Amino acid sequence: MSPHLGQTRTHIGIRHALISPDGHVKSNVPGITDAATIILISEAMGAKFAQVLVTFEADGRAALPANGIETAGYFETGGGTLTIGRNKQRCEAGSFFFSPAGQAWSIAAPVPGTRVTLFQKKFTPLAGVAMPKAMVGHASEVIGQPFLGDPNAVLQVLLPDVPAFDLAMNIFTYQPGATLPFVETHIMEHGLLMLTGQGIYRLEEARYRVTAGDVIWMAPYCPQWFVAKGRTPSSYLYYKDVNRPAL
Ligand code: UGY
Ligand code: MN
Repeated sequence: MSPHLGQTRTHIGIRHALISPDGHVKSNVPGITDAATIILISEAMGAKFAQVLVTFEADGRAALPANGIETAGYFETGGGTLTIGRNKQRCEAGSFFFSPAGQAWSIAAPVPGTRVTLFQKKFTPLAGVAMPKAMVGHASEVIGQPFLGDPNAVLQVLLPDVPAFDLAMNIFTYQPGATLPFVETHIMEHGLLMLTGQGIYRLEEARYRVTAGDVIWMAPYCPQWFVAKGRTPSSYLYYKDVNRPAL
């Protein structure tokens, strides 16, 4: 594909989208400075959440205010000092965090080039259940489970899978040739970042070659399936909305 010849793998549809890095265009986002901020998925395309990639320069900073938005973040590379409320700690590649609605948070003193993916959503309270609490962790500390019994398709659930949380952030790692076991069709929406490797993603009736750096949006009920290709494991980070009634 030659971007300068007007070619791209990017496809934006009504029910799904594939966004390849060649099309990235920066946005100025209040609170984020000295960084390239790419709003990859948003309400403007029909999604009910946002997926944002922030690549920090030296002295870069993200300081987001307390409001009705909750944020789950993942340090793909580099590192930085994360502050959520009174909790301040150094993060590195593989670190992840959750900042609940009503809580300000910031990333400062980044390693230049640090890439952080943010999933942001308007929090949906659940009657009788307390708000989810802030948390910070590292993917290496989260034990993966074989997905529906397949040891070659391993799922790491990064955030607590309890009713308080209305979003999930997971990492799925496939050995070459491993697949999603069937074409999933579900009410949950996904935002996805390919972290490593490559494969074929089926979205509705289309099939796309995907590789590290690609982003996918799947609307609710978008039929979806993946097969990992190549000689090394393929993995992706993804978001989904969870734990809330249909009506
Ligand atoms: O959690 C999920 O719905 C996951 N199995 N979907 C996906 O990987 N496309
Ligand atoms: Mn799914």
